[in-house]
Amino acid sequence: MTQQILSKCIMIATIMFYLLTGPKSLFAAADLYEPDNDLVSANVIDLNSPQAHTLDPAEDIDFVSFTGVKGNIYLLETSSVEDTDTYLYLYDSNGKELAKDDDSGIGLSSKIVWTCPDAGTYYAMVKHFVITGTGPYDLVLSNAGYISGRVLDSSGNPLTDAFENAYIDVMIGDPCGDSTWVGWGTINPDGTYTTEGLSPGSYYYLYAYTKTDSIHIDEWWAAPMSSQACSQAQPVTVTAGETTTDKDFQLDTSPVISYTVTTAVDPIGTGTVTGGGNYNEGTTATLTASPAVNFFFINWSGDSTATTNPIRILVNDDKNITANFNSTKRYMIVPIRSSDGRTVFVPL
Ligand SMILES: [Ca+2]
Ligand SMILES: [Ca+2]
Ligand SMILES: [Ca+2]
Repeated sequence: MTQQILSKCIMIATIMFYLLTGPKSLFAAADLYEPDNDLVSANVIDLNSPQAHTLDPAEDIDFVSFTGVKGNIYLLETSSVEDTDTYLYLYDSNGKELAKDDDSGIGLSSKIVWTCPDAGTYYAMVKHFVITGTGPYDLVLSNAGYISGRVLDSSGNPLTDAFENAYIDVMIGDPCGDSTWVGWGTINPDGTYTTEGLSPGSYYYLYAYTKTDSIHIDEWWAAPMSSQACSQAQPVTVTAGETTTDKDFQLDTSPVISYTVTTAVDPIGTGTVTGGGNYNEGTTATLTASPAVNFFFINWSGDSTATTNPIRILVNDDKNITANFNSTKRYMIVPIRSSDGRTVFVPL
């Protein structure tokens, strides 16, 4: 009995000890950098030295500081194995906000690329997007690197406007398996491109273009020629503060562009038109107008004013064409008016 009381006393004493001396160790996963909830208590973060932080307890915020060199392009980036939804802020030495970002990193992570305007001390702060949210994340500061090159069509010529909205995607991971998008760059009319700022590392590298959302050509960078086969993909190394140049692509195929031929009938219900739909650029569409009973075809309007039926049109753009019909019956105005005074048309 005495021994039972003694063990209970020891247990209660142990709990009291933890409650009084280390409540966070029982109820929260505070990280090694706490306290760091303001500019004054910010920890220094060194270039290319990731820091493992935790946002915990709820409403935790974490400040770091670094010395900026004028003209250097810095990349501040969070990452998280638990996809913690970080929100990243950048401040000058007076606490003035210079930049902020929610989700430009991988998943719900944050990324800021920033050119340092003057030498001095700068601060970054991370908080959770949801004020009550918690979770671990890594924060890294690096000098941004870039990838540049040129994209040519399958004939070795600069891209035409068929490649409207062409862009470069930068990926990490397994080209033939799970790969993750980490950045991008737009392709200029002459085919040149430069990606956005990237942290130092090794990337697989995908070129894609689209004329419409339904048309894509994906191609991986490889030497000496880019390839649509993921198994041919070769990594591209990005060095801090430098641009990796001459990462050129020549596409294996040319784009197949299609346009839509949209048809209509006027007045509605007086007939039908067949032959509308999607056609590859440069092909011919045949439109046939069929009048309903008691109606006849008059002509086409819109992108064709022909009076022949059917018509053949060259599809080199989106087309809108209407078939116009009229009644085969004649009308006359009778001298009788309806009860509300309207004139009444009566078929002969
Ligand atoms: Ca923290
Ligand atoms: Ca904190
Ligand atoms: Ca976020």
